[in-house]
Amino acid sequence: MDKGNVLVVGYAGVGKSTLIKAILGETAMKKPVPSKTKNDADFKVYENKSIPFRLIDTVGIEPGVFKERKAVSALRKWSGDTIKAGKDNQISVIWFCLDRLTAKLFPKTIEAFMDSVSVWKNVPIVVVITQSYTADDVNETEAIVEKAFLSKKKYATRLVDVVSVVAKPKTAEEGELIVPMGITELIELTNSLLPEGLQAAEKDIARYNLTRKRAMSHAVVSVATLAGITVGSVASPVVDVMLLKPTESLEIESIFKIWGIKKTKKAKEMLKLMVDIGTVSITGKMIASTLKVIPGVNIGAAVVNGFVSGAIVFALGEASAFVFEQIYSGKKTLDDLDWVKDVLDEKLTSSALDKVTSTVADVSKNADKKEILNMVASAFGKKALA
Ligand SMILES: Nc1nc2c(ncn2[C@@H]2O[C@H](COP(=O)(O)OP(=O)(O)OP(=O)(O)O)[C@@H](O)[C@H]2O)c(=O)[nH]1
Ligand SMILES: [Mg+2]
Repeated sequence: MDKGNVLVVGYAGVGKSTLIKAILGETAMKKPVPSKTKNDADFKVYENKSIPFRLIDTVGIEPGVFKERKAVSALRKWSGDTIKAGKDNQISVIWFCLDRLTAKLFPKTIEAFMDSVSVWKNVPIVVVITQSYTADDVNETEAIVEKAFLSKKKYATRLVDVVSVVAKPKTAEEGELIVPMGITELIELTNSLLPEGLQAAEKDIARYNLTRKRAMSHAVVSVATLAGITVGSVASPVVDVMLLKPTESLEIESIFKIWGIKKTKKAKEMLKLMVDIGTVSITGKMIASTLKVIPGVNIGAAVVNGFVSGAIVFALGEASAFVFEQIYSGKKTLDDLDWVKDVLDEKLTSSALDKVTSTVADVSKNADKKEILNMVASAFGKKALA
């Protein structure tokens, strides 16, 4: 199938590669598409068969006049070669990525940037503000970007939209969790900017975006599980599930945000029920006491308790993601509280217990938190994403 090509450019270290991974998934990143032009390590093409555009990751522009000039000429040269290589390789959309810090340089570099992509005449430009962690950051950055584009008519006509994204979860200093956002919106927007013959049908984009929401939920589960492991590692002698309550609340709220369900009174009731089930369940103590009787488990209490806590947070997160997906897709409603209770009960008792007890013996004695996270995820047949 023919695909559109999106050129992803911007300053070094703003999060271009992280964004591409969030959009195409981890598997796509392992195997760049062979280049039709001369192989150039600074320009890597990635694709996922379920999405109608490829993403071209470029080496980041480092601030500084000389370095900028070098980046501009590399991009111009690559573009020229690409145009010569034929119709399939044409660029349909340009994403210009910047974050809060590099935006400050933008008014001075917009000219060099526009020059670097000038061979792609009339190709729409989307500015992507990466690492948009706070509303203030976003507003300030958007204002700078818009002002710079409006400074000249030939720039203004090219800018189609400014999109703010968070590509992967971030733990803020206050312990708050900043959830991924803007990813599905950017996919929809980019699809709509492709030449008509290349655009995917709305329902196909919707189906793809469902997989992105799942991946984002899973990333939040990984981060929350790591937090749970940290909390559990200091618990002694057994885990008191009440200790995990703040982590669990944050996890459930964060996953809820990803699915974009409106926070009505009913939704709040459901969230409360879910946190209550997570903490009231006796799973934690049960698991810890079960472990003591497993022969051959020769690891310290901190590791065991970290593992157990991580497993509870993981199971609760995966169950929550499932619940919210069902509601998001209209298969269930916020009224189905009994169903939610059943789903969570099932995941937090017997099945979770079995999975945990069978693998904790494989955890090494001095495992660090990251290792424990990977073991927990693999006990559930998943890969950790943190
Ligand atoms: N938590 C979080 N970290 C991010 C996000 N975006 C970028 N980062 C981090 O910022 C750093 C730089 O991200 P990259 O994706 O490598 O940036 P890049 O633009 O590809 O950098 P170059 O290839 O060097 O130009 C990495 O440590 C990322 O983990 C995000 O949305 N959330
Ligand atoms: Mg990169």
